Amino acid sequence: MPPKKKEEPKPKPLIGRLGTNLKMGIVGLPNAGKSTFFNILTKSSVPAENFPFCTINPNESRVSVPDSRFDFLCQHYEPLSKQPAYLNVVDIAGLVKGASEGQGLGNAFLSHIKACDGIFHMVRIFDEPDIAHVEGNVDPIRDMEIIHDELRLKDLELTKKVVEDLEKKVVRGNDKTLKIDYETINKVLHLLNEGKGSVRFHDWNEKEIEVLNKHLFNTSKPMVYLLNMSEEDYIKKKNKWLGKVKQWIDEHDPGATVIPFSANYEYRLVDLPAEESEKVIKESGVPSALEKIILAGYRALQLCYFFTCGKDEVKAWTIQVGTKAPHAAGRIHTDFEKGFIMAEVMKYEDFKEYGTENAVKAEGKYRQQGKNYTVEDGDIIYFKANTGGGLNAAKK
Ligand SMILES: Nc1nc2c(ncn2[C@@H]2O[C@H](COP(=O)(O)OP(=O)(O)OP(=O)(O)O)[C@@H](O)[C@H]2O)c(=O)[nH]1
Ligand SMILES: [Mg+2]
Repeated sequence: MPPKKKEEPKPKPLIGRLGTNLKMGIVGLPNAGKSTFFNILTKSSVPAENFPFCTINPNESRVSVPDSRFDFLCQHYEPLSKQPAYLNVVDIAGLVKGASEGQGLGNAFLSHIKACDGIFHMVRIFDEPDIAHVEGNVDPIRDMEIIHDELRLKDLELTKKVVEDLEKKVVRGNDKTLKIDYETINKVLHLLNEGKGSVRFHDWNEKEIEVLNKHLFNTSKPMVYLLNMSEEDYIKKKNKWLGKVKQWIDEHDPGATVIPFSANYEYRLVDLPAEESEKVIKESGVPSALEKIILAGYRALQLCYFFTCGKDEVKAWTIQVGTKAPHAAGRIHTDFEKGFIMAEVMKYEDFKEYGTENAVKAEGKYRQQGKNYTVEDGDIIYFKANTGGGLNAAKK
């Protein structure tokens, strides 16, 4: 079958911090299961070699991104070193109503969210009389509204300050260079004042996104909703809140990823040796949701990766979706970006189908790409660069 010629869509600029060292923060009301979930991640080391976990500080960790393509490449090359992609995750203390005005940990807590690029929103839908609920009873709709409101109110406070400052400079000081800033932030103010507005719901143009990225609003961060059920409900795939919660999210955060899971069930699995957890999964008939959650977090941050493969190392290099080849080469070494000559690219699917690099070449599917090539998730790349001392090739 001839390969389909893909039309390259013009990538939309990303809202948020640029870079590849992005983080997901776990946010939710107290006793929603945030730390339980975080501890599951820190403990998950199965299978050990491919899913290492490393603690950066007590409430921040990185967990490897599960990928059967990576596992296949490692089996094929048998490299000395295996480096999967990682997702950084931060455990954040529970948020309570009024946090934006200083309740609970208040502002300190909100500054922790500010330092994250995406949010795992932990929603408690398990009913457990022994586990207190700050609001008195389990009501996930109310809880999600509290979280959305607090994030929005904090953004509103910031926006008002920025508008005031810009007003001085643009209106009174007649500074034309900040006109676009002034207009954009006024739009943000209008959106947030609407009550249900979030920065990420608006369709911003490139210039506006540049302005937004100077401020990193809480409500511009993508959210992945984790619905924490009791183990019993999760296994039965039944919970009285599920339908209502999904409907609320569809209305208030359309397109967001929603993953029902059970922190208790995952906790039990992660504590068991591999064969025993497999046995539990077989008996209950319900798989772990952990891989799905990690992948959803990684995707929400608009990250992807390309592979470099060789006998020394198989490595997944994290890049932002839409990254051009020279910049991707710069992930390996800045000199590779400066002296970029070309990227030799194999698609993972071709490599899997034909078995060796030479076979892929013989099929005419080993492609030389120039500086305008947008790297795609799963590309196997061999960069060629002129690094001053002559032609140099990256990673083989
Ligand atoms: N029954 C049940 N209990 C859970 C579940 N997840 C967490 N818990 C319990 O709820 C309590 C609070 O869980 P944590 O994970 O510490 O909650 P948290 O969201 O980190 O709370 P804060 O840090 O106070 O904001 C613990 O006693 C957990 O064992 C669950 O899925 N089912
Ligand atoms: Mg906690």
